[in-house]
Amino acid sequence: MPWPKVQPDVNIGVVGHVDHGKTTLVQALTGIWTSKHSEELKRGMTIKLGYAEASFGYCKSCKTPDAYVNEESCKQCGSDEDPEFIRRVSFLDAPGHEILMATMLSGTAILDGAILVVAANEPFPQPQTREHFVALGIVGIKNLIIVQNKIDVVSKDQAIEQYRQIKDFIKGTWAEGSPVVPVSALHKINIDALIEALITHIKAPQRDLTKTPIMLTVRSFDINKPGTLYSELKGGIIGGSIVQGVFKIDEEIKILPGLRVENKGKVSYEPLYTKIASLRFGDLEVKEARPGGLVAVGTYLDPSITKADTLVGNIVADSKANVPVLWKLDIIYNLLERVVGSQQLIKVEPIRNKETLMLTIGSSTTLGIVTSSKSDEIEVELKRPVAVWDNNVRLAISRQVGGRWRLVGWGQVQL
Ligand SMILES: Nc1nc2c(ncn2[C@@H]2O[C@H](COP(=O)(O)OP(=O)(O)OP(=O)(O)O)[C@@H](O)[C@H]2O)c(=O)[nH]1
Ligand SMILES: [Mg+2]
Repeated sequence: MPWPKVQPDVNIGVVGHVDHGKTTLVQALTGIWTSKHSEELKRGMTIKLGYAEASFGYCKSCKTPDAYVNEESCKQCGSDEDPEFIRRVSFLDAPGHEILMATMLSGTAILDGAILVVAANEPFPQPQTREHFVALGIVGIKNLIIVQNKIDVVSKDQAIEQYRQIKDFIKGTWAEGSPVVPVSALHKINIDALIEALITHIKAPQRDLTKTPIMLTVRSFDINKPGTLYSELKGGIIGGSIVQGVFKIDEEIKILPGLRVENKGKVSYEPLYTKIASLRFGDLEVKEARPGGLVAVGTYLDPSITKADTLVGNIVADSKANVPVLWKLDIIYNLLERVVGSQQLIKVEPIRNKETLMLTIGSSTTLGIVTSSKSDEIEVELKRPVAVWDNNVRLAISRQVGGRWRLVGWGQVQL
């Protein structure tokens, strides 16, 4: 029986140090190469958040882990009986380069689980291995799988030695007990064991579908070809992940903080109001969208408003939802002991009055100036406002250390 066409039930982040093989691993799992932009192809690195979906199934005629497959027929045993569908999963492929930490952080809010990719042929842990691991802990990810990649280029002893180092690293942390799966993403070795871990270890969380719907925007586009007639123009598209509730076709929505408006030197943001024209997960059109996967929301907005990711960081809510948009945040915060993203582990100094911080809340990244600071609470005036849809959401705090934005702490907004 052909596998059903459904929306994914979980979002899994693929994170880790630059060049450790995240995009190659997503390709091994889904068949899709997520780096699509010309700059990414030219430089051979991920710059934007990549996205791909895959369906996984189980072949009854095979033993585990061979039985776990990502295709509708089993190449392993060639049995006439096709594998049974288990679930559809979405992967968010993060950039690993240290200067793209803000992009990685902006993706963490929509994750239900993560794969931390570690290259077996480099000393462990590398700076962004540590920084991404800490970032996952900050947003409260519960489900982690560690993938030891590139095992094709190390000896068995080297692989075992690093496996022990990884186990020691996670001991006593939120991730203790997470499976460590050795693979070669490039040669597709042991990918079935990884699929098994994804199915057995990363469960879909309980979703509250009765809450007022909220989506965090991670992409926005104009899908019209240059020269399209005005009468044939399609409205702007917003891509994101629903964090609560259900969105339906024809629903009235608002986008917050919305559009930047400058009037006589004064900057303000105006919410955008529109209706949902269409809902899509990849090429699957749906009438209702729930949490899980990235949904492309078709709107009636002028596509020039949504083009080239302009709306990234906004939230989409039901038009009647009460969501505060704030220029000033009171934050109860904690600092890490050490800056984890640099080669050396530098002590994190206390937050000073008037210093500039980078805050990531949901998929939104904004700079702010500290206007008052105590040992556990700061007040920050933002350069760009943020919509705070839930006061339990954790925000990540970064500061410039040695000319780079580094993750130094986390906090919670006091509403
Ligand atoms: N030998 C070997 N090389 C691999 C493997 N997986 C990935 N590579 C190579 O490692 C390099 C980096 O791979 P990517 O998948 O682009 O790495 P990435 O982690 O996505 O990199 P960024 O997104 O820039 O952080 C490429 O040359 C890959 O071919 C593997 O299993 N074995
Ligand atoms: Mg990549």
